[in-house]
Amino acid sequence: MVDLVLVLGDQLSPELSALQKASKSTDIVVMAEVADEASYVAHHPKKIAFLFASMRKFAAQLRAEGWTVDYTKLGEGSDSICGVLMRAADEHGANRVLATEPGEWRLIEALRHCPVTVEQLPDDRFIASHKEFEGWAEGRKALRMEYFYRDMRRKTGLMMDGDTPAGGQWNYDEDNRKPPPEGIDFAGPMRFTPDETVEEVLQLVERRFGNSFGDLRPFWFATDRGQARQHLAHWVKKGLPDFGTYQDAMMDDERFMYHSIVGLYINAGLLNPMEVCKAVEKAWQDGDVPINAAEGFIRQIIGWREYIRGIYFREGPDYIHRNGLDHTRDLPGLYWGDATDMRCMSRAIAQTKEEAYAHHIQRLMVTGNFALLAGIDPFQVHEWYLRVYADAYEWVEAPNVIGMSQFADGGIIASKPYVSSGNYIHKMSDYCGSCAYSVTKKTGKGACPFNLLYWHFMDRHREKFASNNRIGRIYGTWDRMDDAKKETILSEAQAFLDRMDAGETV
Ligand code: FAD
Ligand code: DLZ
Ligand code: SF4
Repeated sequence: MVDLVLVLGDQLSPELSALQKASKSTDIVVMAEVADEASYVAHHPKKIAFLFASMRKFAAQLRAEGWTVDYTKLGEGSDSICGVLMRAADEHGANRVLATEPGEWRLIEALRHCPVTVEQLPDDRFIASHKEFEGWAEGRKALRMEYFYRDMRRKTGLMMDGDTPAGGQWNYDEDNRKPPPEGIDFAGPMRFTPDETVEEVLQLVERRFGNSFGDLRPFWFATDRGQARQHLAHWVKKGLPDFGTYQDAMMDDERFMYHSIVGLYINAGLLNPMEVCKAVEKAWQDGDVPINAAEGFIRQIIGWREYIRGIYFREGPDYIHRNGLDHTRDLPGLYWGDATDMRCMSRAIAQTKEEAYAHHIQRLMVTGNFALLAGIDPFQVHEWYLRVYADAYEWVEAPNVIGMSQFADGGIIASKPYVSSGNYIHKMSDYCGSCAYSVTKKTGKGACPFNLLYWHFMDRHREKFASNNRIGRIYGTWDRMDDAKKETILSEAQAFLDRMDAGETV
């Protein structure tokens, strides 16, 4: 009996559970570029091109290894994954599909309801299974990442001396998060010239998705495992040593700082999270990188990445609709590239359009912070992030946006809202020096909008946050301001929001 083996666009890993369970000699791998996946949100063209090119190359690699692959190019078959499976089951006389669980409830449900029998296997490219995460979460009042991370260190043995963490500490963040340096001595991610397969996909994406937000060219992403590994080795050597120290810094003319850009490759399956962490651990063992860089990075992968996925699957399909702060403002046009005088926003959004990438602090403390302060509908914010970043899939994007960034899940992920005035951005970036607004001005003409909106946010959510032990004390500062000043701040913030809502350049 023939089985079909479904391999989705973000499952491009030879170690995939569905491939492991199948037989190379009798079963048929099914891969498909389909309109439903390519357009359930209007993804950045670079993201679609990256996935289609990587899918085509992975299919060729599987064929070279002896698999039979039934590959459907965009427009040459059904518009949905289930439709493709039904056609393939009919054509090949198969009545079962082996699949690895997709990273999105929408697709999990679609496979459950597909008329062909689909067996969904656990995605064991992750370190923690759903059961393990549930076991850890059960009975805890607060699901704090740090404790989960320690369990993952113990489980993987990464940077461990027996039962104790290497160097004696679990976390070296006190050495991290310095303000931006004068200059950067890392030229950024490795860039690959499009080969014939990539060029063919670029032309297809240009034709079909050319009108979506985002620049397709220049296109330089790695699109196969070999290239992704070259990129990783390059970054471990040149970028990792300063990764921790400048992890939170932002610079006007440095889009990537010392960041790894590996999220893109790990999430699609081109790199395995453990191989990435082992490469980083080895660089530290060899004495090539300091402990704060290696530990800080490994924490992002086996801590944050795994924890975020655990929350997505624990919280269920309604998570993306949560709106704990009742925010309803529409996403303003400046998120789609309309002019803005806020230098930090215009730089973060321009690089998002050009690269389909922004680093964590740009996502959290610039575009995310602004959306939260301005009270934008979290679902619209979620859709924006899912569309514009090449590494975005719902399992990882939604908890970061709905939970960490927009505090819309009522505080499951974040113990306080990630909001700040312009002061934080000023401290951690060089944006403010070339901004039309003045970060030191709290009110009046030219006052930084983050300064105004910060108090507007705190004031309108006083009931929720006054008793929060991490942020509640800030109300003491607010209460000490005289009434006239408070009134000026609130009315200027409101005037700013009104102008933004009216489509004026702010
Ligand atoms: P680096 O800074 O080099 O970090 C290394 C790796 O650690 C990342 O590649 C990633 O795999 C992992 N990591 C670090 N932080 C997180 C985190 N909070 N959640 C999950 N993994 C993490 N990450 C995505 O992969 N896809 C998304 O769609 C996504 N959306 C985000 C939206 C918001 C609002 C925020 C605040 C964060 C989001 N993140 C997302 C997490 C993080 O910003 C990105 O993983 C990171 O910026 C990717 O760039 P990098 O590979 O250069 O990461
Ligand atoms: C994101 C994406 C896109 C753009 N296109 C495809 C596709 O044509 N075929 C496919 O198998 N997968 C695609 N994907 C990835 C899926 O959307 C992804 O598997 C789910 O969102 C679950 O993470
Ligand atoms: Fe952003 Fe305010 Fe700084 Fe301008 S002054 S770059 S708006 S933080």
